[in-house]
Amino acid sequence: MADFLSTLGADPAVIAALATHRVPGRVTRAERGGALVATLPGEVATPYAEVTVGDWVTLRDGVIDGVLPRRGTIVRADPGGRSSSRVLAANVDTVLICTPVCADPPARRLERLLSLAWGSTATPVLVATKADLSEAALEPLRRLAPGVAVVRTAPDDVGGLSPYVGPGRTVVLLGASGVGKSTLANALLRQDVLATRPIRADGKGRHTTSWRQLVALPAGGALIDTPGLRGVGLAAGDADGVSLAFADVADLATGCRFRDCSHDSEPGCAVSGAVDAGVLDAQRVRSHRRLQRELEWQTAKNDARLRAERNRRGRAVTQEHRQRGR
Ligand SMILES: Nc1nc2c(ncn2[C@@H]2O[C@H](COP(=O)(O)OP(=O)(O)O)[C@@H](O)[C@H]2O)c(=O)[nH]1
Ligand SMILES: [Mg+2]
Ligand SMILES: [Zn+2]
Repeated sequence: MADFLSTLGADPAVIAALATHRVPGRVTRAERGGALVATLPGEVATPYAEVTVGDWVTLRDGVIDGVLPRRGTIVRADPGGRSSSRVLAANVDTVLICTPVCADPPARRLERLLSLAWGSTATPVLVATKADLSEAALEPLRRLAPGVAVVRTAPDDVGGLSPYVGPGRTVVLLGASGVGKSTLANALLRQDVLATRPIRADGKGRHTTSWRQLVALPAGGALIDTPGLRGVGLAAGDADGVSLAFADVADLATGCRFRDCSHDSEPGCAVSGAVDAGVLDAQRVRSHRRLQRELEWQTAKNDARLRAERNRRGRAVTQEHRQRGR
């Protein structure tokens, strides 16, 4: 059982927590209608439960009756705006942010994905895909992602990812549609399990992966493939992902004269100084500010929602007390 769980990405703590259960498993797909759970006897379709891809669960009579506390959740703002956020994947160790090698990478989109990843307890890695198509240097990507490993891959060369995959580990692939996530996944799987489709003649990607899916890798460990995210909203995560994604700006900001410097036109601003000196991209400072505001706004919205929920529950309890008192 321990070997099976490790192959699915379980680390020793998860194995210990699940050891005494008869049917432990991991959610490979979660939808409104139900979830698929990988178990030792095989994949089981279960009725709806509040779980997400990557959750460790226990089953009883084919129904999920327990979920382990999550570690390393990847959270985004709910695009529908109904609830405050949506968990994309649970129990993730490494977020592989994929983008094709090129001289002019989509900075704004990657900064968002990096902030999302840094907001979790998982470690982001930038994967420069389609290395067989471009000789471009990785320097532009490195500048976008201080402190993040940048790995070049091609369908026949995924060796650079070996430090991140293996027994007891879970990786999730994030990135726009068409960047080569499923192709990468298939290369790691050493077979075509996940759907990929030729890109359109105009070079734009097309959605082919339409749901999030967890698969066990032949070398051990789990991989979660995701459809391309359209408009990634930042949600309050486990950590302040924006500050971590912009560690270069944050570091410089410690040298500003004013602690609440907005790096706009204040005297003694180390950030503006770095921009003027040509060592920091002005666009990066603007992105930092914009994403910081977005995160603050989401956090405030989340707090307001939690307060409203508490009040509602408080009123219900008070009413119950009154009725009993009569
Ligand atoms: N030449 C080349 N083509 C690739 C590579 N990765 C993906 N592709 C192609 O790009 C298209 C989209 O790939 P896919 O894996 O479906 O992207 P996804 O939407 O991110 O999952 C497909 O036509 C792939 O064959 C690569 O490393 N090299
Ligand atoms: Mg795909
Ligand atoms: Zn400043």
